[in-house]
Formats: sequence, C-alpha cells, structure tokens
Amino acid sequence: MANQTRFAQQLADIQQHLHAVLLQQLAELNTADERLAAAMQHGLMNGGKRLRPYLVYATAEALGSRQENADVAAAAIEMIHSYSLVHDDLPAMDDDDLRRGQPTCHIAFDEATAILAGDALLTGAFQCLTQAPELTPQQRLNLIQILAQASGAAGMVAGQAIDLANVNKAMDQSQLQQMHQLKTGALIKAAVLMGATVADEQLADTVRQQLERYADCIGLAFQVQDDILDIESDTATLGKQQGADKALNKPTYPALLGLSQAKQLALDLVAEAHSALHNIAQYDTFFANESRLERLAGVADYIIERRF
Ligand code: GRG
Repeated sequence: MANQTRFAQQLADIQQHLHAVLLQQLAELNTADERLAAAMQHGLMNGGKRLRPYLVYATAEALGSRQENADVAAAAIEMIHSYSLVHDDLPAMDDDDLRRGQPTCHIAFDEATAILAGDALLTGAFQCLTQAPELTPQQRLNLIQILAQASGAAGMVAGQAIDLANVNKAMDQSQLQQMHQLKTGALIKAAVLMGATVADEQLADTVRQQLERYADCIGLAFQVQDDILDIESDTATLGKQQGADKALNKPTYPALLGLSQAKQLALDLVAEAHSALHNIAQYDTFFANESRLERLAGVADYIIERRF
C-alpha cells in the first residue's frame, strides 16, 4: 500500500475509535444542562481530522504503549482543540460562520452558549485526565501539566492574543513563527509529549530532543500549509471560509514570503521532521528499523499533502 493510502486508512481507523472514546468521555462529564450538552457535542463531534489525537496514539504506540492507555489523553487534547475552535469562531475573535463544513457553534446555538460550551470542553479535558484509571497518578499529573502549559497563557491562548493584536499589522518572519509556535505548534507538540507520557518510557534526552524537534517542525509546517490552503483551496473542501486570512488582513507565510517560498518552507520543515525521526532510529536500537516511527513519518507527509 502506498504510504499516504496507508496513512489515510490509519487516520480513518483512529477517527472511528476516537469517536466512541469521545462520546464516553463526554457522557462522564455529566453535563447538567441539555442545551449546553448539545452545544458541546456540536463543537466536539463534528468531523475534525483528529490529527492531535492521532499524534498521541502514534507516539504512545511507537514507544510501546497499548492503544487503550492513550485514549483519555487523546480525548482531552481534542476537547481542548475543539474548545479553541469554538471560541476562535466567535464574533469577538475570527467571526466565522462555517467550521468543519457545518455552522459554527454560535450560529447553530447562540453566542453565550458557544462561550459556555467552549468553557466546559476546556475544563472537561482536565476532568477527564484526572479520571483515567489505566494511568498512574504521576502520569495523570504530568499529562495535566503538559496540556495546561501548552494550551494556556504560556501557549495557545498567548498565541491567539498575539494573533488578534496583529490583525492589519506587519510581522516579520520570526514574529510570525513565534505566534504560530504558541497558537498551533504548542498543542501539536503537547500531543507528542502526552503520547510519550502515556507510554511511561524513560526517554533518553537525545530521543526526547529529536521528538520535540520533529513536533516543532510539523507544527510549523501545519500552519504554513494552513496559510497556503487558505489561498489555494476552496470553501467546500476546507469546510471553513476560504480566503478568511486575506479578508481579515492577517499576516501569513504566503503574504510574507510569496506562495512558492512558503511552499518550499513547508517542504523544508517536513524534511527536517523526517531527519529528526531518522536520528531517533540511529540513537536507540528500540527504534532501529524505523517501522516503529512509520506513523509519525506519515503525519509529517500528510501535513503538506492535505487539502483541508
Ligand atoms: C480561542 C484560546 C483560543 C485559541 C484559538 C487554534 C486556534 C487558537 C485558532 C484556530 C485558528 C486557525 C484556523 C488556526 C490554523 C491552524 C489550525 C489550528 C487549524 C485547525 O486545526 P485542524 O485543521 O482542524 O486540525 P480540525 O477541524 O481538522 O480539527
């Protein structure tokens, strides 16, 4: 099977598996209001690619964990990601009507309900992590710490603040990179680190450093590709409004570097991600034949080949 076909099949399998895990975790939150529960379900169960959970599973399994041990970490990070999209779509932020091919949460419900659904998914993610019986207390604590750090004031929320503060303003490449590392990259890196935590491996520093380098590269490549797709794709394929960055006059990689240089940057980042995985296979005999790392390699390729 060609690599990308195999990756597409593995991603579809994870999407299906995660669907059941998310429904169970949502049920365990015991949401005490029907409309709020429906809005949370709308934000979470509406057909995301589930790339961050895929990274949690792929990293955990590469390090020798059983899939079930990664379930709660995968669900928690997707709850955080979905909350961020629900809030990002609000009129006070990016003001979008369409997300994952469906009306955004505040359009399907109302603004106040969408804010509360996001709040409840955010807190719910951490509640799930406290309740994972298959993990040790230390693992749960570590997962909470990684996710809080990546999604809060030192990570995604700060990235969003910088983003909002820079609409209609020029940014140089290092400012743009810093914003994206916080806004998108931090959570992608957290997915890899959470997978490693679930596997409970005492990672050698060399392996950890290369895993982090891999995650940094794919996180940035993901964003560069997102900027490219905002120009090259269409609303039906994207499931969100095409051209939204331009309409909001946001700083983007194609705007800063030109489209072909932006594409080259994405290719270079993916090549560096592969080189980090290759180094891991060199350092540690556990990974020697690289097939353990195949799914992580597949994510790197997928990031620049995706059309939505
Ligand atoms: C509101 C605190 C707060 C943060 C929002 C992530 C984010 C910060 C905003 C999303 C804006 C955006 C479109 C960023 C580009 C990269 C990105 C995160 C895209 C959406 O992720 P995908 O493509 O989405 O993985 P799906 O729908 O597949 O889950």
